[in-house]
Amino acid sequence: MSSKILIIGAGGQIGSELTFKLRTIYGDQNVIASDISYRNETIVNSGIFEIVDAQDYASIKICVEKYNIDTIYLMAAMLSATGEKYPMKAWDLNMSTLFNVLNLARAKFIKKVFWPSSIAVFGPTTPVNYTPQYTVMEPTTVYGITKQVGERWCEYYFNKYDVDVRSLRYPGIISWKTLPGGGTTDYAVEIYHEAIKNNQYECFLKEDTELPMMFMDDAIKATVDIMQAPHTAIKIRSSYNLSAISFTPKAVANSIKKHLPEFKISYKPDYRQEIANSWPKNINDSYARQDWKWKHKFNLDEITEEMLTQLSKTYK
Ligand code: AKB
Repeated sequence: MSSKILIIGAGGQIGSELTFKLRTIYGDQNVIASDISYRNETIVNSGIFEIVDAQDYASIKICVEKYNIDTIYLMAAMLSATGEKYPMKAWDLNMSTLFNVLNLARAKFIKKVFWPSSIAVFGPTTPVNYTPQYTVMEPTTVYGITKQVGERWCEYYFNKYDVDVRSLRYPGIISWKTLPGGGTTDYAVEIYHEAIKNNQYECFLKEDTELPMMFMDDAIKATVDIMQAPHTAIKIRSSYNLSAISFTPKAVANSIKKHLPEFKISYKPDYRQEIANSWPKNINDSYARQDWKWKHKFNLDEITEEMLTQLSKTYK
């Protein structure tokens, strides 16, 4: 199972943890981290690191040729909340990076691509409960539009050009190593940081806003599993629904209170509430469970325990 991997957007929330995990599986020399800047010092200093501008085809190609890369994980994107502030930038960034990587695969410079999609592909007309794999998809955010269109292009490149591209519709991802940036589900990470630092949190979503979520370890496991699955097991080449748990801000606060009884939460919904309202509450991921045996591990209380334990060391 030898592989020479390039991670684009390795400085980000998921990219950074994916880099560490893939290095333990494939070896430090075989996993090249890259980003547009030196923003994440831990990643920059953790092993081979290159500056790559994923909006520039040549910049990726130079790196691919330098290290004989066969697999790219494209983790760079502008997320839902920031995307609403900079619609054209979000469109340009999210689409140009995807086309550059798909075209490198089409031209046979690389063999395999991972590209994350999101629950943001769904919209207000989608059934909110147990959202099926195949359903109405009318996203109302620019981010969601780029992910939905991106899915169509992934499937197209698979069908027309035999590009081995694999994708997951990530829910909100909760982790303690690297902060997320610009997402609607970011509250579910911020809340733990603020609980440890200040014992209180002002949430930008209403207390009863239920959204699909997942602990980072589960998200990384899903990503590794889908990429390691046999070619024939991957029957969906747009993107797989992926699910673990769903909860509301109030439920996270109650889970935190089991460890920090004095913890206080208040609610001041902003423009992100409308984005959250357009997304499903929970997801039916039976195709992932069936096709490549996906199974999540962490529930809310386990996530809370891990987040509070790790962050109390960070802020000591
Ligand atoms: C966001 O909130 O924009 C992301 C996502 C659900 O894709 N975390």
